[in-house]
Amino acid sequence: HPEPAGTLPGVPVVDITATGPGHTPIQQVMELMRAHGPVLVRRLHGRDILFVADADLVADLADEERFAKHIGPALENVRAFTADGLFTAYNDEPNWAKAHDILMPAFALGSMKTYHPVMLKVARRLIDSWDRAARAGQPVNVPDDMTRMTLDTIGLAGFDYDFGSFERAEPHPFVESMVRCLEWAMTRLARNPGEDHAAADAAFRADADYLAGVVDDVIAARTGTDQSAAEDLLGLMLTARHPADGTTLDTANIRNQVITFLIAGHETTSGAMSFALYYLAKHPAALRLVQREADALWGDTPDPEPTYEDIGRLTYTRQVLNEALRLWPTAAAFSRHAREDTLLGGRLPMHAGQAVVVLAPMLHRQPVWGDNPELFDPERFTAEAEAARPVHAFKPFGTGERACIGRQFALHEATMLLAMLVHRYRLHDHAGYALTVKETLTLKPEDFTLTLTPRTDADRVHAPLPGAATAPGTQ
Ligand code: FDE
Repeated sequence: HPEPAGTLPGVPVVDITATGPGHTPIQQVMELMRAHGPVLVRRLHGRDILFVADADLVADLADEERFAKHIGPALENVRAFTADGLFTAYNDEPNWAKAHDILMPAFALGSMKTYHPVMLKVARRLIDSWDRAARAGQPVNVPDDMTRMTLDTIGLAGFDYDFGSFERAEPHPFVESMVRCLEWAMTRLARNPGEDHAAADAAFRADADYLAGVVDDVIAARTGTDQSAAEDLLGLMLTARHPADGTTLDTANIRNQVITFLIAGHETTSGAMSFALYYLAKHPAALRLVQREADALWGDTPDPEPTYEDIGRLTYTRQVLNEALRLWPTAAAFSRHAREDTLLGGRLPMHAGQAVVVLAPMLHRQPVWGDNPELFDPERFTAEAEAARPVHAFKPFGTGERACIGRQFALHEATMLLAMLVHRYRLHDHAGYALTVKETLTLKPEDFTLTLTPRTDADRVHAPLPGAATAPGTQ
């Protein structure tokens, strides 16, 4: 039961009941913070939520001794279709630790070697599709195609299941149902007392049942075959025994995990790549540097074969992704609660169980980021710049033991694809796109389209990378 937090000393209370949170609740809180500062209470129909973006307070919230992940109202709604899957499990639900321990090895950096060939295969599907668009002079819808790519990637890499998204004119029905479920989870937060939402709730149930049905097919396609022990996520879920008690995950939990991974593994990653392409299309100097990095690796080869090791060398490309995730962290908010009565930041009294929402897009615009935080500048993520900044100033993947398990997976996939795309195409902002951020719990640049032309050898950057002259093997 939420409690008025309005007694917190010095914290403004902003009542949004008159307008409601609308369809862009994250951006609404961003605006409130621009007006009232990085710590505020948002009141809706008498229900209070404490939002923070202050870098010192977020650093304090990262203290796992005193704070833990909180399943707030938004994730409670998501729980209606992912139950005790990793993302929405309560900290003390036994299946969280069990699934976490079983699945962690599958997400260690070294495991990306296993997924690399599949990621490359799906990247080529996207490129085939973009080649066709380029030949026809047709624009591509960037977030739609990124979503096709990430869904096929997590489906194939995690479960050996092919969604075949590039063979469909419309998104796979799984995606449409999933997006509606996420929208239901988000808009349910904005309901006014006394309204009737029976129709929306029934539509949601139908979508959630459809998701579960698809996932049961994914699992059925595997069980009983000699593939059941394959070393992908589903293979681990079906066969791996917990090191401590020797049991495997139960069937209901496996279904919840598969839905969780399909959702978590593609919405956020596709948004991150879409924002990165948006910023590259708007910043020719940064685009030139990403191209230079890709050209240094793959030269004039029209169809390069990126190796696993190549991806670790794409440091500037990775900086671009980080900078896009700074400005628009696609999973924009995460919640923490106090484990016991404590003072947040030494000044705000919190009682045991009390929740706080961290708003990452505003944390990423705090003074630790300098005087011009709205400016897209990948130089913020050089090793030196990162070392000079407080560690908790950048939180696109959450914090602590409940932080994103898919981080390396997402970064490997996204870094490789971005580099391949800028190596192959000139990006044209043909529509003079003005950024509109669409919210479906996650963030995406809405209706962002580009036109493409193939790069030629004359377009390639033949200058060596800084320092390359002295590096072995580059001469
Ligand atoms: C998780 C996550 C997080 C946290 C949340 C909270 O705290 O509430 C975040 C913030 C994130 N995540 C983010 C992100 C971004 C991106 C791009 C991503 N993410 C991606 C991905 C992929 C995959 C596969 C994933 N992802 C997954 C995941 C999971 C399972 C989770 C849960 C964990 C635990 O245990 O809890 C996450 N993710 Fe992420």
